[in-house]
Amino acid sequence: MFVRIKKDWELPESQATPESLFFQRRTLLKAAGFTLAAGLLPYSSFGATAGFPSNLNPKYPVGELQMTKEDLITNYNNFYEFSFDKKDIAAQAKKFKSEPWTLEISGMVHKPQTFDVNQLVRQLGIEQRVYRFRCVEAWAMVVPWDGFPLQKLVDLVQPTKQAKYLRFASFLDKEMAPGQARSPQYPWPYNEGLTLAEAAHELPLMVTGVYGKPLPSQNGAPLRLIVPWKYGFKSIKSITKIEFTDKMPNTLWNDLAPNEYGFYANVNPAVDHPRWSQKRERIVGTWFKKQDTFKFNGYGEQVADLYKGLDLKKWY
Ligand SMILES: Nc1nc2c(c(=O)[nH]1)N[C@H]1C(S)=C(S)[C@@H](COP(=O)(O)O)O[C@H]1N2
Ligand SMILES: [Mo]
Repeated sequence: MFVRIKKDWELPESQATPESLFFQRRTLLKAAGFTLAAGLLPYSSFGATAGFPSNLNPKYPVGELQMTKEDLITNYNNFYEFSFDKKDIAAQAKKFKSEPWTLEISGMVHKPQTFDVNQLVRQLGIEQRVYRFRCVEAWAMVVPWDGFPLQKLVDLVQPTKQAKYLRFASFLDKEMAPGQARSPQYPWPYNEGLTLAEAAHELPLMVTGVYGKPLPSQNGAPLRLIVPWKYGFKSIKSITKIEFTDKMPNTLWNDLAPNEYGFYANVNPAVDHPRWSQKRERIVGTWFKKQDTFKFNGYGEQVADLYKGLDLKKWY
């Protein structure tokens, strides 16, 4: 039998957050009249019992968002390295080994280095943020992620003046990932990119967990990116390498279908995918209930400035 070794930064099982607690705390927060506050305040300051999310960043709260159930977040996935079938990925990813794991940072940085991921998490700390998530296939979730801001990592490795982009790469292992063997026409490993300005923004999160528990393999263990204002395919899973570069990186989806999946891929209801509309989105976990899609997935106030001068009507 496989015994999972507990990560030393991991929370005791008894402190992981059941969904019900999230809602309880949400009520508590409301009662405290607490919507926006500077800095990270432990929930315990509001009289909540101990445990996650003790590090919920109050700038990204549950608020009025209807959280997607944990069971759906971890069993309705996109992870082509394992399967094309969303509901089969959790099963296919069972033998995936995400421990030990290193993250290599290279290229145009003053401090290139290879981190042990657990060590990195201990060094940078984890906070929790509730983000809306919008897949290019027109479905949406609301997820409580655990992780550290990518911004912190960027600061740590110190980009040089020439650096303009980050190129992220996932893993390559045909034995552990049956999808990589089954689809040799795909340019594995999965890779993605951001501009340095995007990466240095406060929103992108390097995710290590969901609902206060370590990230399951099917969601991109042990470390994945979440960029909440972009289509989900930008949020690359199981990252092994980040290279800082002065050239716009190629991306797996852009290589495969350049007229369908651009580099920027900001959520935009005004620009249809060539094969379907992006105006509305299906709420995962409801019986085909739909809602309007927001520009930048609702994060326009924070990020629109990054795109001054870019024609967002085009499929970027
Ligand atoms: N390495 C890798 N990362 C990936 C993908 C993938 O196939 N491989 N799929 C992307 C897509 S299309 C989406 S919608 C999200 C899904 O994340 P989730 O399964 O945690 O909801 O992961 C993204 N990151
Ligand atoms: Mo997606």
